Amino acid sequence: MLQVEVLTLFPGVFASPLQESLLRRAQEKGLLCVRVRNLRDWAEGRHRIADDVPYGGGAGMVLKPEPIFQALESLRATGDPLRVILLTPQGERFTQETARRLAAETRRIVLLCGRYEGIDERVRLGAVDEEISIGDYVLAGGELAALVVIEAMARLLPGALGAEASAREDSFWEGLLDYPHYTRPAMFRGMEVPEVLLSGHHEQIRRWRRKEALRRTRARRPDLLARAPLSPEDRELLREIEQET
Ligand code: 6GU
Repeated sequence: MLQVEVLTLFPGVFASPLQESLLRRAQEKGLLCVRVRNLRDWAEGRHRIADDVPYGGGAGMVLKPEPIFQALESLRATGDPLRVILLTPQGERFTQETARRLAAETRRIVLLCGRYEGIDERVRLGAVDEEISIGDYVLAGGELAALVVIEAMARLLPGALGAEASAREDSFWEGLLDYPHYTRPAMFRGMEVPEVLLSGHHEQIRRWRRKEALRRTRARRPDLLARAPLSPEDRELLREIEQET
């Protein structure tokens, strides 16, 4: 069972995403356990304030170190060892490879959600094992990024996806964009479903899907195509695609 501990000042953000669809099912099946904890619970004083003004002045607030260290100490007092991950735009880019590595963790994964203008640097130095960013844009806090990381890990847990969906995770499709999908009706607003998909010829369907995945990856993500493991058949399909264009 993959165990995730979320530390945040906004636990409400996690309520519905964790109770819907794949994340709900993964938890119900006992594949995943997510606990969301409010950092304020470890803040001192009558007002339980977890942030403060920055030394040196300037706008915005900085997350205080004490509530974070206290929270981690109380988590460490029981249960499995921790792997502490800070969600921040300054982190290493999150990829499918990161998702695979984390989904295989035996330690509890702590997702520490940064907020406001930042987090006291001593948290980084003394408490964080790893920093993750989900892309080159700025969010108001790490909460939505934490949910992205949780969902990407959860769908990789054995048994989390149906057989059909997990088949598209296998190494055959690694590094390629998906092929086009169609469902009924066969004709919609003048647009037809490709003939081959109605044919029942499984080998031709497999080849068509592979070719369209290659075509789409070549058009949209040549960077991915350059790194994808390609078979001799893939190279032949790519030659066909080049001749068509
Ligand atoms: Cl992890 N946090 C914030 N605040 N912004 C981000 C991010 C994380 N990843 C991309 N942008």
